[in-house]
Amino acid sequence: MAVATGLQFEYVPLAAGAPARWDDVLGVATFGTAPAFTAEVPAAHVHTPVLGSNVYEIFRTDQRIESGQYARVQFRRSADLLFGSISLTEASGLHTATEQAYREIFAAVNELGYPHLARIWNYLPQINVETKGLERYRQFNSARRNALIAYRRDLTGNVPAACALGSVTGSPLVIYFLASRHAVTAVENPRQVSAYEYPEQYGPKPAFSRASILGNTLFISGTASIVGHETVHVGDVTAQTRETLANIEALVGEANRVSSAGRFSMSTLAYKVYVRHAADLPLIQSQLRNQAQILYLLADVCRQDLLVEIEAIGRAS
Ligand code: 3EB
Repeated sequence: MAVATGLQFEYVPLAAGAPARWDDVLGVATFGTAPAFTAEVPAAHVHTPVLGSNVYEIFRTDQRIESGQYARVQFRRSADLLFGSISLTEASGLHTATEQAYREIFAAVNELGYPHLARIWNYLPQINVETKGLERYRQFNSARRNALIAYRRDLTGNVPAACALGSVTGSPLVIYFLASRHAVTAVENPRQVSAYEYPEQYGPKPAFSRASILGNTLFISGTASIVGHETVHVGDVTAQTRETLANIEALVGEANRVSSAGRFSMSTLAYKVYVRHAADLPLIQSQLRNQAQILYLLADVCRQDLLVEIEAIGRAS
């Protein structure tokens, strides 16, 4: 039996306005140009332009909620779950900001008693730009590893599901996450080399799992047109989108194989699609006709040759 975390999530049209009630809201994420809503609830303001109609992402629970702050992490927690958000400027560079953010996240979840990180969303400006001889995404990976090591966390296997995307130049490093009192099941993709086992050519090894399961919720990490460890269909956005969906399908299959939570299915997931070039949107959309909930964002993806990346979240039925 899966633990009952009571987690609910939804994409709500921004046009519908603020939620009618906040007392059951764990956290929200807004995208592009969006209102601040309320200071009472941790809100991640993700600086990526929205393609199409804007929605915000909201996480609710049926359990009693408490708000707080630990270091610079704003959080809300229920008996089982903690949603946290941290936003840092790069006063001393991206490496320092990333390591500091992750140290504060690990300190917060350890201290508050929610040590099991299920999912982490990472947004940083100029992700593909090289500074000090290293691409910024690789600097981010190096700093994330340092913090994991400092807090004696696993670098392989039991690592959170994640995504890492480029945000608008000049915006802060924004990280939000979901953590639990209960163990999380990490899921890998049989079609791909685990990211934490990528060969040296990709730089410091990225510490994330391809998907994770917490209770009856499946979190699919940022997924791209990678087979084995290599980018496939360079320059062909349609084929990249198809390959990405094949990877997500493989992850859903793998989740159903390892989990007793019930049945996960492609058709009931909520998708977030990161598009490198706005002009590619029609071709990407044409491959996503059967998906119900989709948010399209304009964002750089963490390899220069990737044109699209897709993440998803879903509940077992
Ligand atoms: C990839 O598969 C694409 O560094 O946290 C996807 C999901 C990617 C998460 C991360 C990076 C991350 O390697 C990039």
